[in-house]
Amino acid sequence: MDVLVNLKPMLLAQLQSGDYVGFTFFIGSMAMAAATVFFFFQFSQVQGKWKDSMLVSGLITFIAAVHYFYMRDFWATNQASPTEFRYIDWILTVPLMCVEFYLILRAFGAKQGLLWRMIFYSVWMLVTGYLGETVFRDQSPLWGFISTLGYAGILYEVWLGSAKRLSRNSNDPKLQRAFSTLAWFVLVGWAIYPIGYMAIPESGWLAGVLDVRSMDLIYNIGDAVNKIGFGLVIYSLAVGKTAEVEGISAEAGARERVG
Ligand SMILES: *C/C=C(C)/C=C/C=C(C)/C=C/C1=C(C)CCCC1(C)C
Repeated sequence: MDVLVNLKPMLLAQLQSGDYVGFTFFIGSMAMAAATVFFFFQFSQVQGKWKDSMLVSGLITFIAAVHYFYMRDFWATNQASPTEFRYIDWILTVPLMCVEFYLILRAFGAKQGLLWRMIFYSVWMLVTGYLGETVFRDQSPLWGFISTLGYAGILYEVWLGSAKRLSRNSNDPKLQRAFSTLAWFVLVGWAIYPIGYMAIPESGWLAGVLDVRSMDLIYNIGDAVNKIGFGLVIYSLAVGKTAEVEGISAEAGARERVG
């Protein structure tokens, strides 16, 4: 019986009025779950190689959904940042977002080297960011800077480097439009995270301006915008390209029947 009483706070997340961070953990978990259902259902609507992209979109929100269920309980129980769950989620989902770039560019000659570089940059960014939030919290600005080098590597690939070049040379307006939207997500949507990081108490650059809770609030908003937004861009590209291919084969079929 005692065991059950002790378990109760773990099984039943508490949500107090005014706990805005707690609200965003709940909304985030449901939004990620709903997005996952959507992406997996749309899987059958797209053709061939676009199925891979839809699958990865669904996996990203699925992995996030599972972690959000843990994080919201952790927050509700402890009123503290679920840093470990957060970074485990990111270290799985951010490389998968790099995979999305690779998948859409593969038909236009993307090499695996591009994929591995982007994965390396994101792992660098997240491992050093984690160290700055935990082990070396007193020196969070230094670790934030080291982490930003990884972020800069990703930005370079997407805005100036080979990913950008492949998109430019593709001569495919649909691909180019989707690629550029994703690039803006990385530049603006991802820049939200370092702002949250600066709220780290004492050592953070914005510690005096933002209180600790703003960190999780900012991360939660960033995750919803970026993970679901990214998936929707991929979805609309996949649907657009599928319609294009089906249009062409329908035309060819009609021509055959006439001729
Ligand atoms: C779905 C999760 C995503 C897209 C997470 C992205 C996270 C970042 C872009 C984090 C970046 C950071 C820096 C650039 C410096 C400070 C430490 C981080 C890890 C917050």
